[in-house]
Amino acid sequence: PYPTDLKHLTYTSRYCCARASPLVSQNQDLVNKLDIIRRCRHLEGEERSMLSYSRAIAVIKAYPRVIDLANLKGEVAKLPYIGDKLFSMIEEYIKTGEISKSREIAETSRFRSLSAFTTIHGIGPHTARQLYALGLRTLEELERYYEVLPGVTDEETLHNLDADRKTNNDAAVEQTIKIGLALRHDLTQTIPRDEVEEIQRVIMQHLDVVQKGCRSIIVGGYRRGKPQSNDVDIVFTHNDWTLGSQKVKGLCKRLVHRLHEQELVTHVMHLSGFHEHNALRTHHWDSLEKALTVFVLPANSSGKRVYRRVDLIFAAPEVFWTAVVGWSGSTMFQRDLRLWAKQQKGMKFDSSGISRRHDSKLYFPKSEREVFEHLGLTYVHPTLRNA
Ligand code: TTP
Ligand code: MN
Ligand code: MN
Ligand code: MN
Repeated sequence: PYPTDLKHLTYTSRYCCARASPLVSQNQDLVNKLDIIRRCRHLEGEERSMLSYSRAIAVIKAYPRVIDLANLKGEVAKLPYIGDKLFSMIEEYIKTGEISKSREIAETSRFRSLSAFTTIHGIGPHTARQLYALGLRTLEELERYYEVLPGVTDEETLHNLDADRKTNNDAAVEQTIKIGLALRHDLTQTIPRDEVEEIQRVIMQHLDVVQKGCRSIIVGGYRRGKPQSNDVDIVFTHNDWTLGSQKVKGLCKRLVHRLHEQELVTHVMHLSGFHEHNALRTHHWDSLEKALTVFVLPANSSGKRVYRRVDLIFAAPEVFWTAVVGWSGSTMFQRDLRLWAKQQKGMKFDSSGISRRHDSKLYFPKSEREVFEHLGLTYVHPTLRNA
């Protein structure tokens, strides 16, 4: 069910946020092969190279035709971020159906191990490389290293919700990794759309007890149309435009407490105001509070409960739609929204607000379309933000 106003979007733009990027590209197999190289650069900490691949891949995702030798040498070669190196790899792909560099990477033990390690929440590329350097190769070896018993969720691993934990604290990160390892057989299973919706419904029932008059939108990959999600991301606000800001304050923590009491939230990996990353913290509405949790629905008829990662984000009404746009992603779409705002409009965009750079004037969009209007962009439907 894609919208029809595609003609206003241009696949030749340098910015992801001005292109239509469907979930499945016309050149999806090529995209998948290039993505192996991109992930390798990321795992090796080569962020600049990774970003180059991310940009080139995003351009290919939005190209509306199957790439062949004729259009490769024609308009594809002229697309932004498609340089000589990318051109050669695409040419090799068209001629052989393969990209040798990509196949070589996929076959290495290092790529396989680092990929597996980073599926665990809390293990980033840096930690993954350190573990690999210690001689560890498999997730089973990681379990032994971290002394985690598979499938056991020890009470001790539950975080104390009241503890004012510091982010990036070593002990907290190790705790997160242990939870991720113990629950990995559940957490690596993807979540179908109807379960995502059920999780939202259950959470809203409890939120209504804690604070009446709230609303929420499921964001992340679900909103971009993914049939299966890796986690659930929900943005909440209060319906009252003038008083909602006060009503949302502290609500994240109160809701998480209730969900924990109800044994729906079993672990909290991160709980915070958004201020630590927020340059606009002097304003009252900067309270983008969030909780990264492990959540489990009540047992169904077969008695099976699968642990899921659920991210809860709270925004004051004035920044609800900027939060929805920011958290709907994709990561590259969001990145280019920020870049577009800065380079083309003299504005600052992030999930917690839109402002004008020269006088810090704040914008409070009343709809998602208004977010795009304030930034001088054509509206892009969420299902076309898969850059
Ligand atoms: P994620 O939940 O990490 O990703 P996703 O929902 O797009 O896909 P899935 O969960 O199915 O794997 O992040 C949610 C959104 O938050 C993401 O779409 C964009 C935004 N985001 C960023 O902009 N930068 C980031 O580094 C992360 C982690 C998220
Ligand atoms: Mn943080
Ligand atoms: Mn997600
Ligand atoms: Mn998420």
